[in-house]
Formats: sequence, C-alpha cells, structure tokens
Amino acid sequence: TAPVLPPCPDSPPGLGLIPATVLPAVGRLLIEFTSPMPLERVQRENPGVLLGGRYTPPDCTPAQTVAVIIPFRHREHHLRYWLHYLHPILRRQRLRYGIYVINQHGEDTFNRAKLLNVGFLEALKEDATYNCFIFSDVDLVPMDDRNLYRCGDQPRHFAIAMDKFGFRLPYAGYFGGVSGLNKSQFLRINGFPNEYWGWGGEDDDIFNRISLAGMKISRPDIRIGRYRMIKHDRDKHNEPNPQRFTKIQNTKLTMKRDGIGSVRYQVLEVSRQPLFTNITVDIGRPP
Ligand code: UDH
Ligand code: NGS
Repeated sequence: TAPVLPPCPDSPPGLGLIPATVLPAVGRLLIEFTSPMPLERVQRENPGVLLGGRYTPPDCTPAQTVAVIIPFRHREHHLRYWLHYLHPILRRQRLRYGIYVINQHGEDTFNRAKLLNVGFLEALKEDATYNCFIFSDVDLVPMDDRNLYRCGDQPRHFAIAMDKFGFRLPYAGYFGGVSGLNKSQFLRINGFPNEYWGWGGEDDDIFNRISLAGMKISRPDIRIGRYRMIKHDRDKHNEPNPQRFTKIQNTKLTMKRDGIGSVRYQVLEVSRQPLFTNITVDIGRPP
C-alpha cells in the first residue's frame, strides 16, 4: 500500500526563490514572450506532469483539486508560453491540478463565459473530485509565484495588477483575466452567463452575480497579484458586444435562467495532450 503523505503546507516552501526561469528578486519572476517556446521544450522541462496536463505533488496531500480552465481559439502561440510559465509555478505551489483548454469550434462569434461554463462541466466529467475552478485567459502569466492558484471561502480574483493597466485594478469591480471559485460558490451564482457573444461585459456580469449572491471578492496583495499580458491585436470574430452595457444592468433578472443550469453545447473532441487536455466544443452562435 502507498505511504500516507502529510497534508500540503498552506505556504509552500521555496516560493519566491530562484529556479531556472526566475529572476533573483524575491517572489518576482522574469516573464518575457520573445524567445521561441517549442512544446517539446516545455514537456522536457515538466517531466512530472502527466497526460492531459495532470499533476499531483509527490511529497504531500493537497487539500483541493484544482481544474484550470482556459477559454481558447487560435492562440497556440500564447498557450505555449502559458504552459511554460504556469506548470512550474503550479508545481511549486504544491497543487493537485489539471489543465483544460476549451477550444471553441468554428468561426462564429467568440463566447468566453460560455466556454468557461463548458470547462466547469467537462472537467468534472473527467474527475469528479475537482472542487476548485480557476478560469484563466491564455495570455496572462503571473509575475509572482506567491499568487496561489487555490480557492478560498470567497470567490477569488487573481489578475489584479496587470502590466497593461499600470499594475493596478482598472476599476473596483473588475473581475476579468484570472478568477477562481470553488464548486459551491460557482453553483450558488448559477455559473457564468452564456449569452455574452463577443468581447466585453461577461466578467462584469460574473462580478454582479457574486455580489447579488451576497459573496465578496477576495484578492491577493497588490504587490503579489502582478501579471504580464502577451500583447496581441484584437481577434477576428470577437468584436465588442454592443449589448454588453444593457446586459450588465440586468444580471439580477437573467442570472436565474441563464447559467450553468441552461448551458447547451456539443463536445466534438477530447484530446489528452502531454501538457493539457484539449476539449473542442460547438457552443452554437448568437441568436
Ligand atoms: N480568446 C481566444 N481566442 C479568441 C478570443 C479570445 O482564445 O479569438 C480567449 C483567450 O484566452 C483570451 C481571452 O479569451 O485571453 C480573452 O479575450 P481577449 O484576450 O481578446 O480579451 P482582451 O481584453 O483583449 O485581452 C481585447 C482586444 C484588445 C486589442 C488590443 C489591441 N492593442
Ligand atoms: C470593461 C469591460 C470588461 C473588460 C474591462 C477591461 O469596460 O469586460 O473593460 O478591458 N466591460 C464592459 O465592456 C461592460 S480591457 O482593457 O482588458 O480590454 O474586462
């Protein structure tokens, strides 16, 4: 029988130290997106990561099992950097985790929040023990490994100090980029909205849901929640949604009927890659 491992520490040792890809500045990592990043290299540098992008610490038993959900289409180049930086960070954080890339099939209008709902359900189908869900854009890399990718007693907002916003929150109710909810928090808000097609507002709707459910956002220290975003042009088929301003006024009415309880989609392929699980899905198109 396997030996019983001790629980993983609340503050994993070695964070803020100086592994290969890290600057000798406490906690701060050197993040750059210029050198080419072949997947073979990322694979070689992360031998402990199992098929599908699964990882379990060898030396302790984590309290949570974390599904990292990435909304995705045509961003392979960003994904390689994301995997390169995040796998070592998540391993150092002593997390049991899996990486799920939710790839929107076709060229209809993008729908970030609906893809995140799909990720929640599909991750649970892969492993019913997931109890923490971290939703991350593919172009956001934390600059400090003390920003722990875990869930707590309130929904968590991780990406609070992004370089493009001068390392500050752009507004007090900002909940975009990288966020995390445990299973019961996610279900309490009926998941995320499915009806935000195109860019903008869906993160504000999620913020509204959380507030309406009587929960409060938890955030790391502003010096720790720093992120670099990979610079990119606006994507095709993700134009700003002109309905977003009226929609975010109506969350209270819409959240009951539109959410995880009403999401309809069709999984086209589940493919377990060495560093992540790729789930290609038909989520339909705007009415
Ligand atoms: N995403 C894709 N493919 C797409 C659109 C979005 O994978 O075609 C995902 C990806 O994870 C991305 C996230 O959805 O990180 C959020 O979309 P976004 O990066 O387009 O949103 P952001 O607010 O950029 O970062 C908006 C366009 C900014 C143009 C700036 C020009 N300088
Ligand atoms: C707000 C958007 C959010 C968006 C944030 C940052 O205006 O969805 O800007 O955008 N809300 C609405 O449009 C209602 S960013 O500067 O990253 O492009 O996340």
